[in-house]
Amino acid sequence: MSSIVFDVKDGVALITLNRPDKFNAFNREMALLLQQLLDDCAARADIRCVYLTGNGRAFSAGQDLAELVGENPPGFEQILSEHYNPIVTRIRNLPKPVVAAINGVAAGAGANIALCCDVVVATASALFIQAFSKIGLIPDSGGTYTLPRLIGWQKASALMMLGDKVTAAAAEQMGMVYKVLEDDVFAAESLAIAQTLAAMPTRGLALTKQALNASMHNDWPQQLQKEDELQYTAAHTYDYNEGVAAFLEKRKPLFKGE
Ligand code: LHQ
Repeated sequence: MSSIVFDVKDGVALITLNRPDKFNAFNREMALLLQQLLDDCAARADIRCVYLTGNGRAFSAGQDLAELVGENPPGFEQILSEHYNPIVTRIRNLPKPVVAAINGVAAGAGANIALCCDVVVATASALFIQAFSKIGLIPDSGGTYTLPRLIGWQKASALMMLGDKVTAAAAEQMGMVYKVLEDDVFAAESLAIAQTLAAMPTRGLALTKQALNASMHNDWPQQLQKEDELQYTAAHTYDYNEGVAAFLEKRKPLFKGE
């Protein structure tokens, strides 16, 4: 059984973390496979949106702690530089929207991988846990960068130190996630979001993502300059011409992601 199930349908790459007995905790094999699949998603023109979820009761419980005390454990120095940092960097640099569909508990690196995705939706019974402090570690996978920017420094600091379980409703209320969906409609409605994105002008969405990435470190004049550059690129896409033409002709646009 593969640690990740991969499928492509209607322009959406479905990536399902698949170690349900381990709450989809990451071992080295799964971390490297996810990197390879994200590279495939970047390269394939037929993929216009990525949908990342977990099989079973968890999205992911972060690092597989049993692996660290098993035979031939990865060295501590490898875990961030070879496993998690390349995953979150690939997600942020992927020129396509990534939807994280949080189907259950998301803890440690599992929580912070989720939080760097472009659209994060959670099922009503999901939980988010900055579990690191409970085992003497610091939050990683970009969490110290993303979480304070999403929910503010004070809440991020407290959640990271206390390691509280945050319900989906609380996560939505504090801006950690985009939306909570009821458990019985979660699978269908979260997938519908990915399908909607895949049919949109995805080249433009990639440029939007690039602008948001740049806004994390740019000052105001630099960011206006960035918008200027990216808007110029957007205005020279097939989809921009199609969007304007369809509007003027009062018809439904057919976007290609080009
Ligand atoms: C697991 C895990 C798990 C293995 C549940 N590993 N089996 C970076 C730097 C270097 C090294 C370390 O890592 C990192 C990045 C990180 O991600 S650090 C943070 C690692 N994650 C955690 O500390 C979370 C550990 N898990 C938990 O606290 C709980 O399992 C949560 C709160 C996620 C869920 O609690 P419950 O709903 O009560 O479920 P459970 O504890 O019974 O877990 C279900 C099964 O999953 C169980 O297996 P079993 O065979 O006993 O039924 C767990 O052993 C297994 N599991 N997390 N991380």
